[in-house]
Amino acid sequence: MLSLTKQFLRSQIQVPPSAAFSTEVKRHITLYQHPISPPCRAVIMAAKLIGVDLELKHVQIKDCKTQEFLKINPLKRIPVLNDGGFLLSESRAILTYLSDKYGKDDSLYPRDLQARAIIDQMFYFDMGTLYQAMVDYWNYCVLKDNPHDEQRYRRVFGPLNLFNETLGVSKFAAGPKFTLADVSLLASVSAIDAIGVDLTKYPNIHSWSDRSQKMVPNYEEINSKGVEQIKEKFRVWEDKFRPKK
Ligand SMILES: N[C@@H](CCC(=O)N[C@@H](CS)C(=O)NCC(=O)O)C(=O)O
Repeated sequence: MLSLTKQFLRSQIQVPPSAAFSTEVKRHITLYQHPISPPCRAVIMAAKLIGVDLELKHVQIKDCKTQEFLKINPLKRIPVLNDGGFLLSESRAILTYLSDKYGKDDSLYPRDLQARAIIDQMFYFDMGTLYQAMVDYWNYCVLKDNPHDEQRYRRVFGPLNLFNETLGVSKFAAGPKFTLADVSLLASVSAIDAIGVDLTKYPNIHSWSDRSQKMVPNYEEINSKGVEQIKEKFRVWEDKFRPKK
């Protein structure tokens, strides 16, 4: 039996056979995804911006833990990209890979070291702080069916304040131009909005979100279904627990 690490490394270079998640490649590049997932939607938005035609393979969230899916991603998460047998997980790694490999230019992820470093900084802020705070609340309350937890809810506000301040001095997340950092954060902020956080309290984020949405071709089409699914799950949970605000 291969260790998880060996299996993980192996999964990066070859596509294992799978029944439930067919690896038959109809088009060149496949994305394993579910619309409710903000990281998946970030990849779909980036692909549109870059001009990459993705074949979307629908994966139920619960199926991420199956043995079949483990062969595709030992981390048991979507999104996963399959580019001609090269498997890649982690949405922000996928965004930068697509831009570097298929971008007509480097405008979304500049090769300039410092410009790129600021984008990476915003990726880490998103993944580790802003989106993580939202996920912690969502997982605890909605997925684990617990009553509203004010302390967890409030952990979203600090990172939002920080991001709001950043956008007070910068038109976009990583400077004056729209980049992949905006794509990643747009997906996260749309989820935070969907769980009822009032973004009008963060006026710079509110206007940045409008501005950034306009930069993404078919933004509504890509995101509306997933955002509605988050809202619906949240509504069902709220109906049960009716948190006092
Ligand atoms: N840091 C990862 C997060 C991916 C992630 O958490 N995906 C969720 C869906 S939003 C998932 O696959 N969950 C599967 C599960 O919970 O079993 C990324 O950005 O790609």
